[in-house]
Amino acid sequence: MNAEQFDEEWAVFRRSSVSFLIGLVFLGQLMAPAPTAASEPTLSADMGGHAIPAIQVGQYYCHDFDYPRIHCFPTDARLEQAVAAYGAGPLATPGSASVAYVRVFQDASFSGNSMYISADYPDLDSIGWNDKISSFYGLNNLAGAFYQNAYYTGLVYSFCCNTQVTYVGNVYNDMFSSVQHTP
Ligand SMILES: [Ca+2]
Repeated sequence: MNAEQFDEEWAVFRRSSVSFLIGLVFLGQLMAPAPTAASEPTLSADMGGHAIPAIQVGQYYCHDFDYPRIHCFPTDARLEQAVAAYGAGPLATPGSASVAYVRVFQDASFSGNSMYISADYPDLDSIGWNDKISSFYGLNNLAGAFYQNAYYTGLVYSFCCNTQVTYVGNVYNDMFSSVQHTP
């Protein structure tokens, strides 16, 4: 082919390639799973070494330092023992994969069932902590936020700087439905 023909063929080839690529991208979007489903690993939990449904986590004393596996204990003392065993682990090494940024409690004044939290929970219902939190304290000088509704929506309650909140107040009590670490 002469140069003119070649240019024409090349132009056609380029056009069809572009269409093909656009088609691929579109197909990729169609086939991609919903973003929320992809970013949420399957949670699992155990209590005293025995598997329990993740939704029961809110009934015990737990930490998520092995997220997405949550370890629970029957008493506060047993939880503290387990947490202490991590030494310079999730509680003391900000920047690692799972650093606790908050500890939540079912009742005021840091009492009742509790959980050390290092991961983001778009739906606290998934671990039995929906609409239950009455007090909390921040950890490792990290910042975070609680939300009225699941998926980080509704009223926002931000915290940082190892703040200790013995009672979240009548407006926010038993209201938080999601929690995440924030910059
Ligand atoms: Ca709520």
